[in-house]
Amino acid sequence: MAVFEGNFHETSSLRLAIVIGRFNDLVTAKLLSGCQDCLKRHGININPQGTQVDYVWVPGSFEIPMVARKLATSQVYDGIICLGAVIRGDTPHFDRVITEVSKGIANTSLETGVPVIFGVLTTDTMQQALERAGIKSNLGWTYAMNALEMATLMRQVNSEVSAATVDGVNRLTEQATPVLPVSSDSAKQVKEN
Ligand code: INI
Repeated sequence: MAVFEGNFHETSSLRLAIVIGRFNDLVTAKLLSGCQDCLKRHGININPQGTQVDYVWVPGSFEIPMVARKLATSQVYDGIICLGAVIRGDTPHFDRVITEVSKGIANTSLETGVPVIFGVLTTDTMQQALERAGIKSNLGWTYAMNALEMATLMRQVNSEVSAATVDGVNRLTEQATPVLPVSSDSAKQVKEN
């Protein structure tokens, strides 16, 4: 048997995408800079013109899952970080937005096998959101750490599962291994867009 753990140093070949909601961008832009700071200090080239991180801006948190799913199904990325801010004080439909976003992100991760990090702040006030986006600490940093850990972990787990799989059957469990539909067309399309 074995122990698998993610790490924060095997980052040179990772490909990540960050999906950011513009709504409350006073907060989300700060989450993004915390996130970028962390990635950069762990050896990732955060330049949008580089090959490691792509950035996708969406109108609000509600739109995040749709884009995250498109990116994850491309199987181009080792991890996707979703950044948003939903503030109860200003949002009568707060619960509905949060339910949809959290469900959408969790389902995307489970259905594609790609780590999708839930970096959507949910607070009662703008003050609380700002405190978590840089005034006291910056959770953007934490979300980036979560992405690195999960991306490096899933690389290990995926390669262990493929090494143990012969003709679609896992030789350790004798179970058929579910194969995700990987479309090279969709991967190409995401790269081009
Ligand atoms: N989107 C957010 O990310 N945070 C919010 O607090 C918010 N409020 O207050 O409504 C919000 N609304 C926009 C929503 O995410 C969609 O973009 C919009 O409904 C269009 O589908």
